[in-house]
Amino acid sequence: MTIQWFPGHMAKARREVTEKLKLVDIVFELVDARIPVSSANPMLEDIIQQKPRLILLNKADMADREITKEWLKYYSEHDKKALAINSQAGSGLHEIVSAAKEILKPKFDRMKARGMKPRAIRAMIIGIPNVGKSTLINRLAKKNIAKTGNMPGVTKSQQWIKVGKELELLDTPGILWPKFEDQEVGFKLALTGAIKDTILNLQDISVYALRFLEKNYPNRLKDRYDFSEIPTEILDIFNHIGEKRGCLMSKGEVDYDKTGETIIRDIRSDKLGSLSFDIPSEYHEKISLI
Ligand SMILES: Nc1nc2c(ncn2[C@@H]2O[C@H](COP(=O)(O)OP(=O)(O)OP(=O)(O)O)[C@@H](O)[C@H]2O)c(=O)[nH]1
Ligand SMILES: [Mg+2]
Repeated sequence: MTIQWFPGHMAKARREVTEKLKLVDIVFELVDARIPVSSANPMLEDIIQQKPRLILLNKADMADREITKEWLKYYSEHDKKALAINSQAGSGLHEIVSAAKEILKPKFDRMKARGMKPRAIRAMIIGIPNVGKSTLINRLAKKNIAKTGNMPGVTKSQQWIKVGKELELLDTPGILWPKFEDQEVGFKLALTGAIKDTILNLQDISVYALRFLEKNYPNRLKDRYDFSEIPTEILDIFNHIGEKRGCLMSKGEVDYDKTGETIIRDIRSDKLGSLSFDIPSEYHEKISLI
């Protein structure tokens, strides 16, 4: 199964991002803390080229805290600057400016040495749909949306948002689509709500979810659905959950679609606690981090 996004969409998004990139010093790449690799756009490196980047693991409140710590360590070992944030509650956001300043210090030092006047850092947010771009912008903006179209070298007028004295943020984020040949990535995007259920088969997603939970979070699965032991057969797992949760058809047989929907809804609404679906140890050297 390969999910193809409309090539026209992809090309347009890429063009728009490329245009906006000319205006900024740094890119804030927003990913979902539960799936920091699966929610990253694989073409981003190629699109932003040498532009400095700060990776923001958003929705950290919904991710497994321990796994997020491992990811932050992983990024730091690979010389990538990353922060875990919760845009909804606003936590972790105050570190964004200092991290951006640190990344851009060489550039700003060079500008100073050339006698240029100090100015605020210009940044833009890039991320896949539903990852929290607007929420982050609104959080950072508070009431500081300022129109500053007359910047040197900027032909098109753009709305900028002042974040303190030291950062200016483009008010429109760059949207890039997730791209996946890998079916597992598709399931993870569906479970975290990044892509619509209708794109993938509901039962396939829930089977993936159950197998994942059984392997990585067996106790959460047991607690949520009252298993003393988790059965080996997937059908038995479905039957048990369907019966427990009353997902039945008129004659009392388990309704597998309803059961699948219930499992997915439970996962998305945090009923099984904070979960992470990209596990650093499973990646090792398999991928070079994007
Ligand atoms: N729990 C939690 N929810 C968040 C966080 N950030 C955003 N959300 C929620 O995620 C959903 C999507 O957020 P948006 O800000 O609309 O995402 P977006 O990237 O702008 O989405 P598009 O405009 O569709 O590309 C909303 O329901 C937000 O409330 C976060 O840090 N934690
Ligand atoms: Mg938005």
